[in-house]
Amino acid sequence: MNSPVSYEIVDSIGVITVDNPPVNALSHAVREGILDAIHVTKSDESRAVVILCAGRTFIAGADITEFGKPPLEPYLPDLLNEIEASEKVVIAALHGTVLGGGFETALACHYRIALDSAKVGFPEVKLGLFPGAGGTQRVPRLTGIEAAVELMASGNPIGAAQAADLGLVDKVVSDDLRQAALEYAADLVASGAPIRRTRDLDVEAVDDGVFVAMQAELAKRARGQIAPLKMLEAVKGAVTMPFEEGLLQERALFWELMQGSQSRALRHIFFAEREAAKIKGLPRDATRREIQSVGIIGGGTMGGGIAMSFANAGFAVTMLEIDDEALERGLSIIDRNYGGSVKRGKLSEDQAKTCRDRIAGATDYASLADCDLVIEAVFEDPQLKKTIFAKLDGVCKDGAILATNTSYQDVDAIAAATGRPQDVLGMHFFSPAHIMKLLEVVRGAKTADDVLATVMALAKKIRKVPVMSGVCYGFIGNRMLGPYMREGQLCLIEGSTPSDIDTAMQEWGMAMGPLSVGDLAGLDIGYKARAALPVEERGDPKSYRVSDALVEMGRLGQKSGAGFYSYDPETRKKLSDPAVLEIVEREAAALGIERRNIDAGEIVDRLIYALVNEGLKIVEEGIAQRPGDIDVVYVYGYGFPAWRGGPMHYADEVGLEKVLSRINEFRQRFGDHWAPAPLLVQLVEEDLTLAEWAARQ
Ligand code: 3H9
Repeated sequence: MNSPVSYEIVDSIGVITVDNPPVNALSHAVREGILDAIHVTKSDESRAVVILCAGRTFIAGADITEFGKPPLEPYLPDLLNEIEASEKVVIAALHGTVLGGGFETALACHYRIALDSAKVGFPEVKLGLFPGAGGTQRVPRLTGIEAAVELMASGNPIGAAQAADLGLVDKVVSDDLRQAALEYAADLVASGAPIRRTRDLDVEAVDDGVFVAMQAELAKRARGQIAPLKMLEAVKGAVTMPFEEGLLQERALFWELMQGSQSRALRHIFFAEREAAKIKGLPRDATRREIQSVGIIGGGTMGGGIAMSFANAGFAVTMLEIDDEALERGLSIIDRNYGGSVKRGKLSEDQAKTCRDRIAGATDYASLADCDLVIEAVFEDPQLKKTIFAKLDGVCKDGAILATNTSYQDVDAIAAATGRPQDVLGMHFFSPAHIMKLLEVVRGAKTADDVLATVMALAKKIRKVPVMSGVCYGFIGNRMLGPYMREGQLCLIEGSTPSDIDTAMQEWGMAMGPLSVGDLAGLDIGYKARAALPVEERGDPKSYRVSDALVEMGRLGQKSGAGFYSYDPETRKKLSDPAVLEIVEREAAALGIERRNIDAGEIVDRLIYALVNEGLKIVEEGIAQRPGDIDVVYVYGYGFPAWRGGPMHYADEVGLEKVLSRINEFRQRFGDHWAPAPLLVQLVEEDLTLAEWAARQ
């Protein structure tokens, strides 16, 4: 088999080239190839060695597909020690995304030259890991402890210039990296530059108190994740132990994490996110339509956020409102948001201005005639949406894609209001749309393949994570949210306080508790939706009586200063409110419920298993293409802890048999809305995990 690593000598410089598309990950063959080449350099006539990569990037890390499998020699830390030990100067030439084990490889080389566009960093924490091939020992020797910890704890890459400032890169060039690296190598040889081994550098002495403070800070930021804390332990080893011992400790801690459930969950999410972007039956290179200009109908919070997402990615945007006044209001919110981005240092003044200038306002549908894509983002009134789509059908050019941002409505019915249902689909953004990563792409019965392929690819351009959903009430995310919120409300009326419920869920890892989410979204939304339904379709009154009573008192949530909680008018701080408990007790008594103590374990199981059970139905019905898609929706759109892998992965971790037995117990205690999803029963009977089942589909 051909090795992904080649070696040649160019003008007395040995050049090791890694060519392992797509991202030059350090697979077993790559590690073996580099090691072989390093061995060759020991005795050939090369005077220095350059390690570089073909394709779009330098090594972007260890090969994650090999994680969880028995490791094969040469192990990466040993290979890197071998590179560092070379008696000839070794130079890493960096471009693209130099990440994780890739950057550790570079740090084991004696010198580093980088293209100015290169980005370097350690994303391992995002996989529930930390740099496990010497990174925790070498980085502090180059940058000092605090900068090293920040780089490894954030997981975010930095640019070449900043890396040079920190001492991680020696030379930055603007083009022809290969040539520049060869010249740099020749210069180093000519000047008799020393072999500079990172391991030999001294580590700055740091007071123990600094580590104590960093640990407290990381524990707060990590919210349940253990990897950042283990990383800190490993970095401390760089201060307290000789290099080799520090390496051994790093390796032991790294393996502990690799075998743990958090890393398994985060690795699952990494691959699930990439798989979710793929549509079964559509080739990767499916035909796509050209999108350059985007129309947005509605300048409210959603419309404005969507407009910003496109403008930030370089698209020309026309935002349509009903009249000048509404348009002004919408544009001024956008101005304010850009102002906020500048204040928070997310954008420079110039960048914010460039993006803002891409958004034009309009009040006339004719202004959308030339748009390649139009997204409707008005409030949830099905009739209004149909009227808008009929108008769009009249004005938009042939081939324009027409999308609705509806959270619940029937996309097929909206498409039927046009004479071109093949061009219509749902693009369900999450609020605030310029920040939240998730995009549910709703495929209508008649949506054309090229429309779908275009929007899935477009999502990546506007830095969203797309997941395809079929048409059903609430699509994937909000449909599952229904039973989850129902259980939250039931726990409330049966005995818990709002803060019992929210605290239990937050301590379990959810970004927010369900009742706080209700207050944030506005309790009147559900109230109005229920009011539009016949009484027999509104569900169990126990699951909405308290919320409706609050709305009837004018407690609509955060926007009215009170809902399940009160909010301090100045600080907006959430406060428990005894008045709410009185209402809960009153409604419970009216419904004949004797309130009882509900422990946190029951709260968590009821809410999470409600998600799991509905998710299984969604998978079975084909609304989601695969269980992993649901996990991506929940992690990116609903604050589900990524380190638990999403509701479907979590169910597999717990064990489906255990999940089924708890659901059956709830069915006996609380009623048939807990009937288990048929797929759950089937998988338990067949003794399959969801992941095994999904792999067979
Ligand atoms: C590590 O290094 C541990 C060490 O410290 C210690 C070891 C002892 N492995 O994201 P894309 C695949 S941990 C295997 O769409 P982009 C990916 O699945 C690692 N496969 O491209 C996808 O496959 P497919 C630390 C990988 O241009 C394809 O490549 N490194 C890996 O948007 C394209 O990916 C990281 O965590 C990998 N490491 O973004 C970096 N990386 O086409 C993880 C990617 O079949 N990777 N693939 O779906 C990334 O962040 C992005 O992929 C990157 C490119 C920024 C590189």
